[in-house]
Amino acid sequence: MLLEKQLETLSQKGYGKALKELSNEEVYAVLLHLVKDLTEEKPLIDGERKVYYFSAEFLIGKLMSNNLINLGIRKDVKDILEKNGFSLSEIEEIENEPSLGNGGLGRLAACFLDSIATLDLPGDGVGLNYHLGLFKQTFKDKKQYEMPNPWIDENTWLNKTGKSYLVEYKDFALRSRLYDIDVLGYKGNKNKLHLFDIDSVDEAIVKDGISFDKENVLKNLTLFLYPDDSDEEGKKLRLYQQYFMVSSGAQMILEDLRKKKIDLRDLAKHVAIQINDTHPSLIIPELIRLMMKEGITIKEAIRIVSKTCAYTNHTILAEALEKWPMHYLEEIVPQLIPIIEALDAVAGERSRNEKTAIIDKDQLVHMASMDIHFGYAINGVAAIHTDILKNTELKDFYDLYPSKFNNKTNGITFRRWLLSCNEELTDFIDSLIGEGYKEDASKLDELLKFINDDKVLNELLSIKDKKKADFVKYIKDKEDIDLNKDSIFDIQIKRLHEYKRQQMNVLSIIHQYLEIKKGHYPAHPITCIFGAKAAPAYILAKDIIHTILCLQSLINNDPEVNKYLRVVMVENYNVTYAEKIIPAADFSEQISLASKEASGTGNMKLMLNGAITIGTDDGANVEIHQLVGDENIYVFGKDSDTVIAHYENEDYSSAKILEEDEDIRELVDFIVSDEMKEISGKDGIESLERLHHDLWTKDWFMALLDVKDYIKTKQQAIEDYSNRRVWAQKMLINIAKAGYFSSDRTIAQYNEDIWKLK
Ligand code: 9GP
Repeated sequence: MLLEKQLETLSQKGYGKALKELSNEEVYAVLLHLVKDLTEEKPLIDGERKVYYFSAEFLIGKLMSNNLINLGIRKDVKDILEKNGFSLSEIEEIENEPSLGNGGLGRLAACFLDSIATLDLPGDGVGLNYHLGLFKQTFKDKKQYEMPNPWIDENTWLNKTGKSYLVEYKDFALRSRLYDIDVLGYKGNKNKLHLFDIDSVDEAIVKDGISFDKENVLKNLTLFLYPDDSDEEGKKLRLYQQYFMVSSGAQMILEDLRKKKIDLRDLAKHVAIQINDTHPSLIIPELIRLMMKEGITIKEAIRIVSKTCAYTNHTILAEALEKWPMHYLEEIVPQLIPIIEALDAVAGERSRNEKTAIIDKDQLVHMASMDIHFGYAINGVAAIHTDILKNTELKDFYDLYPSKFNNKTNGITFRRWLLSCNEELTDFIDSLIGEGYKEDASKLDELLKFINDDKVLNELLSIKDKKKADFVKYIKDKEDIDLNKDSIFDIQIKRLHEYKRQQMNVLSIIHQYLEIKKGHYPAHPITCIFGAKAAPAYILAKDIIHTILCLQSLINNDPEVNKYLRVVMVENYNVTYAEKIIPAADFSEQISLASKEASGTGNMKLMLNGAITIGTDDGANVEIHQLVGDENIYVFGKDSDTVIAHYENEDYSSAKILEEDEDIRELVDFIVSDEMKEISGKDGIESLERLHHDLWTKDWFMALLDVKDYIKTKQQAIEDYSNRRVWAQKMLINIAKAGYFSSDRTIAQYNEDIWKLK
């Protein structure tokens, strides 16, 4: 009743009309107002020590649904809106998705903020407010194009604060402006996401897609996340951004302490800083610098900061372990150089091993090395990943600081990835085991008692059918694509990268296509759905997208084939799309080259929604495998030890495989077949040829090593799918075992082992 009155009052105040007379857009604005008012009343979570999660990305997704859930009013609001002739899900569509992240790294940060608040721990996010996001992906002529993705409008969750800090570069200074987004915990209190920006940023300088003058820092600093760094200017712009984030954040933290009359020497008692990958690593020398300005000696400042900062590594790929040339630092932030040199000297005293140096002989500053020497905890994000860090990638550091290393297997927030995106499944689970699992996800395993209950198994299947039908409608409305709702939905959604091996999935699709052409039909029709953005300068990733789009056109337009097989790459895959695809998934493709996927989190979301994993023993798949057992996952491919040995011995040759195996050769050569070239069009042929050539001559992520096993395993899964009862049992076990992957568990472990907040 009260809620209804509040909504009516807000609609009268805002529009001079009754709620039922508003347009959908107006209802959205009224709801935003309501949620902001209710959030305003919630106290900030407080405590003696607080964590600041520094991250270049926060892929928070739309916030309305989650905030309504966390305020405990989603069902009531839905009913009130329905009474007035509105659909909450249509209203939720109106919100622009904040474009503040790229992939798993950013989405993890968002899940963590949700869980930190839910566990009632004091902890804020710190990042940047990118006006145009990563980019908006469009397809034309079967190719990816990038456009700006403006997402901030008048109905925004961003709140302007009065806070502002001076960030000094060598040749000029910028004034940062702080915006906050409230982060609500489940049925609880709130924390903040702090996003720094500058007033002078100018969206009008962006031309021809996402090109802009990279040297005009005053106007471009917070335009884009990960601006193209294939040239020097782009690299430097990233450095400008990173320093802007950490300097503003560090000043904000120190100001808070001062306000509370806390001596800066007690920083570590009151503050933990989590460095999310290496983008925020400059927080270490910057904090030291700021403390020295307050009269603290460098030795003491290093000691204090070393007890404050902890580092999470999210990848073993060299590209994400940043190294900055010293001369960039000289040009941009020379004030940090004496500090970094001092840190390097201390590191040198602790170890003579060149591999652990901060400044190497080529005058490159290694960010991860700085984090490990001067952070008090270092973690990987899944058990196998942490083991690889300890035994291979960061072995020299592990030998030096064994007790700093620990594992924190990633997790996902069930508020978004079940309660919000799959209400039907949530309600069904509630009816079976009650709601206790919402606050203690391990209780999901109570579902196991229904393993032989036909009614339950049938209901699981019919919920999946319903979510598939919902998705079929969604993609038809959005992209005018027709899907067969009775086919298997085989899903690969993640950033486009060779190590994730979308190209291997491509080869398996080619195999299925050729089989159908020969009259060998699959046991069940299948639809292969991809969602992926390629980094703008990553040519081969774009070639893979082009190949997928060519196959989509070839296969979907062939009446002989499309009864059994279809291929779809959704345009501009984002969190909103994920929320529609994941509940509809049957197969979860987690097919990275073993050792390369640090964890993956899509695997967890898909499992929670009853999809069965087809995957390598990589990242968190390993733990999924252990939890669900051999019968409830399809594992294939060479293990990480074998793969690592191939790299060490340099003995992998795709050409050799292709020369010896005509089946694989047929698949690879099909990429440049006449039918593919014809569909690709004159401008696309180069793309097909480049991918083909790469697979013949390099195949750095060894797609050909596992492709046969992959095809065989997927075939088995397709056959098994037809036994609906057994398949439903697999689904039930996956859902029941997903509790371990709640980010509430992950955050409780971060707190217990690293942050020690309460
Ligand atoms: O690639 C990893 C992914 O495996 C992991 O799940 C995610 C969150 O930990 O981080 C990704 N890493 C990056 O995006 C860049 O390091």
